[in-house]
Amino acid sequence: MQIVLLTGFEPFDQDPVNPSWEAVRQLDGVQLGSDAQIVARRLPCAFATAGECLTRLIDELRPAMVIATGLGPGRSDISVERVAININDARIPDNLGDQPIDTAVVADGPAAYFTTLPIKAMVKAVREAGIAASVSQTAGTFVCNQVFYLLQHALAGSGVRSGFIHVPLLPEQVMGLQRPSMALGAIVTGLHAAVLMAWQAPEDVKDAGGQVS
Ligand code: PCA
Repeated sequence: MQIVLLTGFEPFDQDPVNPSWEAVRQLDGVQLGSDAQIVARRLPCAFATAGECLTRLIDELRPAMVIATGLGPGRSDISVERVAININDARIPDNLGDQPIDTAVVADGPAAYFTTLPIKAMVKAVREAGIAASVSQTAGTFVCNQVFYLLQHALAGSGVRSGFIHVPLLPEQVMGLQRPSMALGAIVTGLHAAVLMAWQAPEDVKDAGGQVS
């Protein structure tokens, strides 16, 4: 049985919950066809420890695919990330109080890594499950982007596909605010469809997923 590692983050920025972890924990142990199983784990929201925690999990579990997820406050759908960039620029301190500004994720690393997941096929699968989804062209410059970059860096050339998905806030986190949200059940359904397609699709489909700025 092969392992598909799915990670979510602990809460940050005064929010009591992080929907990324609340969703992926519900998928822990779920079978993907007959040959693979999801293993869900939680990452700390800290520049100093998140990447290390993820690489330790990869060493320990030897997954055949890795998909990290995080909360994107302001996202209105399941956002499948295309690219991780080699920059940390934190608008707020992380959970250890660190706030790096314009530092490299990996000194002398490439400017960016593309995901190795079939992102268009994943977006299509999530939409077919009745959940809103899109390709996202930036994972931001906070801990999620850092983890995404370190993940792609660690697995570059290994043949193990990997990438990142941002999810929206939960309805209870936006009460009284004019902000988008998605019910936890919908996030779980959407992530499940995305992960299943990522695992099963031999290659990506050629759908438009771009954006005019
Ligand atoms: N979202 C943050 C970090 C942790 C999380 O869930 C981000 O988008 O960087």
